[in-house]
Amino acid sequence: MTNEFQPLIDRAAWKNLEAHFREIRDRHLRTLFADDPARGERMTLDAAGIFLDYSKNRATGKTIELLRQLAEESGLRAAIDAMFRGEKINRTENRAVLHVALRAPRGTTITFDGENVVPQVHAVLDKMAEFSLRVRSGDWKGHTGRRIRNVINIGIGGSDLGPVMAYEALRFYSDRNLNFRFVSNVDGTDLAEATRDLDPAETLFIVSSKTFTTLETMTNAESAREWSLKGLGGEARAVARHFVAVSTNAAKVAEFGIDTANMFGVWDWVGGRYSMDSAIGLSTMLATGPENFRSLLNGFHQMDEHFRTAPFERNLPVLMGLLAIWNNNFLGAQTVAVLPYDQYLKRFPAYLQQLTMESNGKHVTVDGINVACDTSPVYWGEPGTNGQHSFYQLIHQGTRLIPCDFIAFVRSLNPLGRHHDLLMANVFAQAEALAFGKTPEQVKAEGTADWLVPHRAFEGNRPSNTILAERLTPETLGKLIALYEHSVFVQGVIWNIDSFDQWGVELGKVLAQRIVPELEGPKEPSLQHDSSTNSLILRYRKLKST
Ligand code: G6Q
Repeated sequence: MTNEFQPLIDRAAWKNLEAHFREIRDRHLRTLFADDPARGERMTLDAAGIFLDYSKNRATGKTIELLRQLAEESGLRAAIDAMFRGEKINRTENRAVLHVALRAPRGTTITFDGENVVPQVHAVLDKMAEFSLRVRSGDWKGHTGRRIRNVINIGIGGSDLGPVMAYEALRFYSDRNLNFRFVSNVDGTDLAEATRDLDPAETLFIVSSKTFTTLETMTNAESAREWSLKGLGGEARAVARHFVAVSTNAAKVAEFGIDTANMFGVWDWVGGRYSMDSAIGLSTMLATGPENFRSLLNGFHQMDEHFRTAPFERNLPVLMGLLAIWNNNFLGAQTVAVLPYDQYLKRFPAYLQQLTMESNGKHVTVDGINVACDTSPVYWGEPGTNGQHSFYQLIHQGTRLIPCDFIAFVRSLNPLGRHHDLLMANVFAQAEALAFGKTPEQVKAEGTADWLVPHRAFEGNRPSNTILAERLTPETLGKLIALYEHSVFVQGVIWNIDSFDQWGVELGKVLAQRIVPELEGPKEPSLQHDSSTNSLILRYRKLKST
């Protein structure tokens, strides 16, 4: 039975979870492990090549069973099917949510509005592959006949964070003869620093913008075109060899001066933050080559299939999503730390921030009613071991509960002496210390002076997941991203929110427009803002003109 119209907190499983939480809230992870020594083997899941150890969560078998029931009562099965069927589950924008079609293998069928979209997806992938091979081989020449050595992706939000993250994550697999840079901020410094040491004759810009109207991206693209033309003798036709576009908006692309033959399409049914595996990932394909990009898609697809078919209790994204609900809504954790123990994943937390918080940072249900509990926690993080020497202090001994996702790989891509064993020793030790802590008795037994004992004791009982995979390959990266994408979806379904709109971000796109002429206009404007905004604007105008 689905309780589609029953508020979350009235669902039977929710009430049972509340009662269950009262029962186990004081049980320490030390006790949970002592009472059930096998939980470290049992509360794990090995699926689609990803191993998840969730035993260090403050949860029991009963918790998992109640959470599973919550998923059933929340209509998760029907929601998953609706997404894969191409239904318009992004209700506030009346859009389908079909990022799973971006990685559907050739020959499969995913229908939207009566049409199979998979052939369109592969047509774009083939076009990207052909272009990438030409650039990588040097066959694609710049306006002056020189080969391309630098690629600059201009985009922001979903058209930037995924490409940057994937480039960094897969750098090991990238063509080192090509330089990649990413410009997103409307702050001129971003573009200035990205271009200052480059030769326009060897530089290709990818203007990545679904809408091709985003202020930051269009401003950067215009300035990049000026830079390019200046360096290429001012001939407008030079742009054709140095600019390509990724967009849904052919008219705007043509207006900008990019040949639509060099435009790579995306679709309305791909959300920005779910688009790094579409043509928005052109920079990823240019860097790593079509084969690696296909492996990335294959990894995504394996996780999609696991998510679509595995029973909830053996389903990685479902378990991760449900445990996130448990930590957030029952244990009251306000944030989640994502801690990849792999330097290549240094931008993964930033990428996840958009995926999680833009998707689930909502305060009303799909029916427009205020939610009755917290929605998305704040995601943050840095690669280990670096974070250990800074903010881990708060995670270990602060007053807040911060569940952690540790991500690690059995094999290093750069084996170097003892480095990898030391890295792995740290990730295991951190998860262990967070869970079990160090009692005052243990500290005392080490000969610590009494007054120092409280400072050196660790309460423990800090929950964490450990995600372990064999090696950071394009395929593994695809699995990892899809794991989080679907975990975000699971949480959104439980909260009954629209995880695929972003009205807060849309607001940002229009807010500044009113102020721009007030800053740029030659005449002192008559300002109608509040007194604070008015005087900031006047002060800026005065100071910039002196
Ligand atoms: C993502 C958001 C947002 C978007 C950017 C860029 O889900 O909608 O981050 O990706 O605002 O939009 P364009 O690709 O249209 O320039």
